[in-house]
Amino acid sequence: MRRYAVPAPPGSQITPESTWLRRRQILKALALAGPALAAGCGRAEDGAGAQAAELPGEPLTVTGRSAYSTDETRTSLRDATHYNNYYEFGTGKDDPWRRSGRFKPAPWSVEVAGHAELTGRFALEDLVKPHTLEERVYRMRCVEAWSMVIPWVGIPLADVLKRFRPTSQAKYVAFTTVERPAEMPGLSYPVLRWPYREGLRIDEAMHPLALLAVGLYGRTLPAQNGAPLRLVVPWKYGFKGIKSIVRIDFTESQPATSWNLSAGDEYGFFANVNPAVSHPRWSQASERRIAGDGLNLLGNRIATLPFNGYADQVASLYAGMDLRIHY
Ligand SMILES: Nc1nc2c(c(=O)[nH]1)N[C@H]1C(S)=C(S)[C@@H](COP(=O)(O)O)O[C@H]1N2
Ligand SMILES: [Mo]
Repeated sequence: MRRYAVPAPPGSQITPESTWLRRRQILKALALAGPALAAGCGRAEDGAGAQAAELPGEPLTVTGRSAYSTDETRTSLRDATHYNNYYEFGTGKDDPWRRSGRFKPAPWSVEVAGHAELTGRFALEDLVKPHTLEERVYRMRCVEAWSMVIPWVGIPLADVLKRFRPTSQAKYVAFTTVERPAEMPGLSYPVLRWPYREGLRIDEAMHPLALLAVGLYGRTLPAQNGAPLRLVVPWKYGFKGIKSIVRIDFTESQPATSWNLSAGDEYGFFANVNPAVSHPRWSQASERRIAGDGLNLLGNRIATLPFNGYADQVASLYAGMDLRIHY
């Protein structure tokens, strides 16, 4: 069996989100979760990792490419499924595929609550079945300054949300990730406020670019990419793309989000990609594009675009807002 080694970004000044959190919370982590931390680190789930390295998921029936798709060179399936952020499985880039072997994406249901006429618990199949699945090839820009081009399979988020008939009080939509310590070894570490939470303003959520993804590369999502249902908001930093969603809340006030709660000075609620506003610890002017064939993890340095290149479609959502402040 071949182990897949992920090199550190070369000569990068960039500190991954996890390194900073470790620095800030290592003592807390050791104090609160000492034994779990040691056990988690010591157990490499090789069997599960080897399985995850095979072609992931089940094939999906997809109608075709969306007009919103980019023609840029795609990230390889291997890189997109072996270099991930999914802290519930650990903070290393290879933890999500190596440590997600116990994760059960089925059966799955989503609880819908708050300011909507139709609320309750819905089976995943019932959420997805009425819709046509489309492929959208989107750029994805992580706040850590690396990026990928990924062919997602999904449904416009708006089409799903409208079925619940949100009321005029629904000003925001909040999403919550499943929290299953027995299947997600990273939950033993208090690196973020669990469960992972994210949110959008209702007009952002209703924008046609916002996608509820059930697959990538024509197949159902593997665990490490957020099986069985995750959000993709291509004009925002990747952390807004919450994985393995089990709850949707229509709220009147801005919902709390995990990254904002953990480090509000670094990770804003809006988190629109903006090369002009540096992260407190690194520039956001450029990114390391991970794309092409083979182990191209070194990537190419390219300029980051406002709204990740989707400004023509989404800039009007923020008219009158100072994007240097409301990041
Ligand atoms: N529940 C959950 N969702 C998450 C994360 C996470 O740690 N937990 N990481 C986010 C970050 S920082 C990024 S960049 C993207 C990565 O998505 P990918 O691994 O499918 O490329 O997922 C986002 N969604
Ligand atoms: Mo990210």
